[in-house]
Amino acid sequence: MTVPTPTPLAPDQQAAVELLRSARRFVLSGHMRPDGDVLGAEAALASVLTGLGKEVWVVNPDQPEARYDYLVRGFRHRAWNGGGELPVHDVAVLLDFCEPERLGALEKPLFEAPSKKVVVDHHVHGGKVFWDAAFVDVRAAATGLLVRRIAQALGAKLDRAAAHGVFTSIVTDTGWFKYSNTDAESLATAAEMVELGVQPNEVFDALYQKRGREHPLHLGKLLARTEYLADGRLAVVAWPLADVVGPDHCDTDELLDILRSVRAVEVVLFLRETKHGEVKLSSRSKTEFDVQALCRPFGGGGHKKASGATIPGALDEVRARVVAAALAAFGREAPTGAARGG
Ligand SMILES: [Mn+2]
Repeated sequence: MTVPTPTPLAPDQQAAVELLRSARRFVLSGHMRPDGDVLGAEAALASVLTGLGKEVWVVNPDQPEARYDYLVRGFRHRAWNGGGELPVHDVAVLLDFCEPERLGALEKPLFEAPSKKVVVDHHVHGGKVFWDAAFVDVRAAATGLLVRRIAQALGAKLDRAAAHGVFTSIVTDTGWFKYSNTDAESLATAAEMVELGVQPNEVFDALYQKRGREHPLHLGKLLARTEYLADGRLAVVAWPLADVVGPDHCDTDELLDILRSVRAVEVVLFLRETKHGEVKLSSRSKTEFDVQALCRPFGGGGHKKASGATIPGALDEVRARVVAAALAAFGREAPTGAARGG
């Protein structure tokens, strides 16, 4: 089977590959609250680099959720708790983000370290260039796919652990091939990972079939907070700090998927108070509505159909500002008339 991948590499991508080839000691990091794409890309790249005889540490700003244990046990991992020192390293590889603030408390020590910085990512970059080399493709469905392309450029074979990483990246970022980013590369690469030993149902069971009994009750509570605005085209859930329970009880994607499944809904906004004076916004679109453009003025970003931002302010006040911006964006859109269902 041939996986369709864009060739040849862009000069910046080639420079990233050469840094990975020549350096010896690595730290791999992902964004706060590492998800399946972060941990999958880390698992795959850690395995590839270790296989090439290099020293690899994975250091993330937060402890991964327990459901990702099948990936995390495959590499040396530390969650950055603000203490101690980072492992000595020549190159830091930043996976699945391109805004340094998304490292949280890890940003300062990582950027104080005298290492080269390599970004491997598929998000749209809005800020200034801070890296020494970047392997970026905003059309790639997942960062794990970019790691597979890097392995190919390095002439490295993927082992079973790497295959689980790449597969997890693909299925979590494409919503198991439901989202509009699903393409020939993601499907063909997933098949390739199955040939390398991945059992899709085992990955699915690990990720979604081992939750606590509180999970559906909690999801029900969140869904009960849904408000429909703009003739039902906009669905909003605002979640105050008082109702926040452990992170394992919330799967943001699941909540967003359920609301997006409503026929009239085009855009979903999920606002979660993470601490006093700070709100995390997750947004999804299933039409041409560009949620990345919505999140950008709030200091966030991502993709056209999936974006987020961390916004300072009280929940009610942030909710009002974000909803006003969304309603204004709907108002600027050309009417689509009969094309829209009820
Ligand atoms: Mn991603």
